[in-house]
Amino acid sequence: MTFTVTPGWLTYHPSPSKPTFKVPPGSVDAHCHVFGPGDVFPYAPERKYTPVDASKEQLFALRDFLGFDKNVIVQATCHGSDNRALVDALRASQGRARGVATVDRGISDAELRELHEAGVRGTRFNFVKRLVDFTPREVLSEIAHRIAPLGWHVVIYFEAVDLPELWDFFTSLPTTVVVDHMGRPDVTKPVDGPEFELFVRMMREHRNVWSKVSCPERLSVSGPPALDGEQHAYRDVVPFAKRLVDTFPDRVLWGTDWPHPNLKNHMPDDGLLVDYIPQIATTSESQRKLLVDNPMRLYWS
Ligand code: 0GY
Repeated sequence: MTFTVTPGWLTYHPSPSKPTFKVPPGSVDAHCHVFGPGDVFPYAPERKYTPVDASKEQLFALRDFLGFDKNVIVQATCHGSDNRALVDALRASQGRARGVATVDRGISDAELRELHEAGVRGTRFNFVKRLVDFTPREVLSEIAHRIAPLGWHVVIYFEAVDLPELWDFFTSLPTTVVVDHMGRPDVTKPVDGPEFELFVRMMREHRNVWSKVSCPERLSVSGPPALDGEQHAYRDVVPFAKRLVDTFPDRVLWGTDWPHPNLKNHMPDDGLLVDYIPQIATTSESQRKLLVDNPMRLYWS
C-alpha cells in the first residue's frame, strides 16, 4: 500500500552533526519511533497523520552515529494498536531495544506475553487530542491492571492545561507512570508558576511518576533551534528540564524523539539535540543517571 505524507510535515534531518557532547557508555535513547515502512507495516486507518517512513535500520544507524547503545521505541499513534512495526524492530535489535506498545482492551494474555517476549515493557495512553480519539478512563484502567502483573509501566502523553482534569486518573494508576515530554508545559509561563508547579507536585507526591525531559524542539517558543551548530539550543525550555533533573535525578529519562513526528516549523539536527543534554544535566553523575542508570533500571532489569 502506498501512503501520502501529511502536507506540511518536515522530514527528519538528512545529515545530523556528530555531537560534541560524548554520552556515557551504555546510554539509552529512551524515546524514539519507527514508522512503517508503510508498504510492509501499513499505517492505521484511524491515524491523525501519515508520517514519512522511518525504518529500524535508519534508527539503529542513528543510534550508533550519536554514540548511544540502546533504544526505547515508543509506538506512535499513526500505527494505532497494530504493534507489528515495533515488534519487528525490537526483534531485529538483538536485545538492544525495548518497546512501549499501544494495546486495547481486547488483547489476549497470549498476545501480551508475546509482546513481553519481544521486549515490550510498557503501554502508552495518549491524551493529546490532535493525535487520538477519546478512550474512556475505565477502559484504560482495565488495561493498566492487565499489564501491571507483567511488571510493565504506563506512559502518558498529555498537555499541561489538561493535568488538573487528569490528575485523579494518573495518580490512581497501579504501575510506574512515565510522562512524555514533561507533560508539555507552556514554557512562556514561569518555571515556578502554578502550571509547572502542579506537575512537580505530582512527581513529588507520587514516587511512581517519572518524566522524560525530552522534546525541547516541540516546547520551545523563543529557541534558538538545534540547527547551524547551535550549542545552547532551546534556552527557554532548559529551566523546566533542569528543574526536573535536579529535583528527581533518579526518575528522569531522555530521548531524541527521532524521527520527530508532526514538526512543521523546523527539524532539529539530532547531533545538536544531544548537545542540549549537558544544559539540563550538568554533572557527570546526573548525566549517567539520566542516560544509563534510570533507563536500564526501568527497561532492562
Ligand atoms: C512524540 C510526539 C508526538 C506524536 C506522537 O504517537 C505519536 O503520534 O507521540 C506529537 O505529535 O507531539 O512523542 O512523538
